Amino acid sequence: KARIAAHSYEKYNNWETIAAWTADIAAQNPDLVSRSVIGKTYEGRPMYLLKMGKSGPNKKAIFMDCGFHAREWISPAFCQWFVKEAVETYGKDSVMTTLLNRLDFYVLPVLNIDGYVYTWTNDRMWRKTRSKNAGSSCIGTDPNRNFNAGWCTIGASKKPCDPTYCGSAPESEKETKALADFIREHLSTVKAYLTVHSYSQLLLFPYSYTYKLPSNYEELNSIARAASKELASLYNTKYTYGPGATAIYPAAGGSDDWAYDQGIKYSFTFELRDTGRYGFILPESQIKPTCEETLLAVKYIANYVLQH
Ligand code: ING
Ligand code: ZN
Repeated sequence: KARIAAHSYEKYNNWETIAAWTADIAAQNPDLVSRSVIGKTYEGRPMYLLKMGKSGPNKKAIFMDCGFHAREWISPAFCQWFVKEAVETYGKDSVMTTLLNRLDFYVLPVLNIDGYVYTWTNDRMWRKTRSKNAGSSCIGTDPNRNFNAGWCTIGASKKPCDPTYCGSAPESEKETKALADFIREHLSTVKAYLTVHSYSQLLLFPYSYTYKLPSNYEELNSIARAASKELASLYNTKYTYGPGATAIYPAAGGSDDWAYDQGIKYSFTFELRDTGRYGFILPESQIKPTCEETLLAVKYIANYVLQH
């Protein structure tokens, strides 16, 4: 059997390299990182979840996922970067040390693994899952239209051939069901939900399925403003922020709206670089600056959640 390609934080890694990396990073940092499996994908791949933090009593947790949409390669690159920064700066950076001492981070490096593999092997611009649809020869469901949050009422398609197909029912996909089950089982500890997409340089919060504002709109808006300011402090990358419905477009069935309605009051969607010059095909030379700046925003949000 061929050797697995070497992992690099400044390159896009294929799934087998990321999977091997999840095992290695946990084995190399046993007091800070542990790996579990939250389910299997449609094609049978294990969905690895990393839990990061020093063990302690009554810890709040932050959940972050990457790789909902297969072609958004900068997203899994960020989750890997975040884990690396955590293990490398624990005990050195005072903010990261406090965050890991007092919070747990659950990091799902790739949600839509089957789709991600397909972008490496067949179609770089694939977005959806790879599940079969009854009565259609078209493949896949949009995982970010598949949650039970105004499901398929706006900005989503009921046609299996469309890129925003909402699926046959909420949580019809094994991947979205596994994520939703995990969050439901951890609602007493998970205080924030972060989901990482690309591209457009946006920091979105609920709602996307309705123009109604969330109950803590003022608080979410000021967190998003401050997090965007932190992000821009490094390379002057400009982010727009606001409720999804107005800041990008109305779209039902998103994971951030669903998590919010489950009671997770700090729920954000990142849309990373760029604004369209390279779009989904962001050059590898931009992985490091994109991840460095995004890390500042995530640390800001985590620190806010810790203090509130
Ligand atoms: N954008 C998101 C999408 O799923 C979004 C925007 C966020 C929609 C939150 C709904 C809820 O369309 C990308 N680029 O995937
Ligand atoms: Zn996306």
